[in-house]
Parts: sequence; structure tokens; C-alpha cells
Amino acid sequence: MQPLIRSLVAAACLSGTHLFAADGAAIQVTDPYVRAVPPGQPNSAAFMTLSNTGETPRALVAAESDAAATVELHTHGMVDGMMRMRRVDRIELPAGEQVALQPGGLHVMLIGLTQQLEPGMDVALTLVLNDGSRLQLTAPVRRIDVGGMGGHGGH
Ligand SMILES: [Cu+2]
Repeated sequence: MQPLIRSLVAAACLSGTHLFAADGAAIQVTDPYVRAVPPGQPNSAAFMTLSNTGETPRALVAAESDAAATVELHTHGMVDGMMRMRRVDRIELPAGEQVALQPGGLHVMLIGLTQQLEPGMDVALTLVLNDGSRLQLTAPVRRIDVGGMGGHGGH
């Protein structure tokens, strides 16, 4: 008599939709976007909200994109009384918390753009986590008013 082989593998999808999650990483990316920059501007930045919906602390340790020669993780802080951005090795993603990458704060820096970024374009980004997992996402290019307060900051 032949053994009846049954697949006892339950549907792997647990509740909850992880928009861009991969490899079981409980990191959710919401509202990613890349700043549109004027022609000739060599650098830009990507922003998003990262949610660690799991119970394990994670960290973002790198990012990659074909849109720029170099991609770094950056933050902003006061240096000698001036707001400057600087590179960071990692962006901590504590369990159960949300971390916002936004203008004036943490961001994914795109250095040496390989093409001009205009509103309506999509930029492919890969986020690398400290557990080795990679999250692939597509971020639309958006115009951002820098400086606010009525001025449009342009020249
Ligand atoms: Cu930067």
C-alpha cells in the first residue's frame, strides 16, 4: 500500500501584508520617494518610512541603486552650529517601531546621479538589512519644497 503523502506545509503567508518584504523580514516600507533635482544637480536622496513589525531588532546597513554611482546612509545633525549631513554606518530599526527617513533627517543619499531625476520617474532601490536580507522597492520621484515657508527655494 502506497503511503499517502500529504503536504502539511501550511500556507506560508501569515496575516499582514508586507508591501516590499522579502525573506521573512518583518520590515515594511511605506511611502518611499526620491527627491527630484534640477538639471546639473549631481546628488539626491530617497526617503521612506520603515516599520519593523517583527520582534527582532533590525538595522538598515546599506542601500543600492542604479540611479547613482554611490549610495550611502545619511543623517543630519548640528556640527559647529550648522546643520550638516553625515554618513552613518547603519540605521537602527527597533522591534515594533517606525523609523522615518525624511528631509532634514535620516535619508538614503544618492551621490553621482546616473540620470536626471524628474517627477514621474521611478527609481529602483535595494535596502540591505543586518540579517543579510534585501528589500527591493520602487520609489517615485517627487518634487519637494525645500525650506518651506512660502519660498520655493529655486533659483
Ligand atoms: Cu545626505
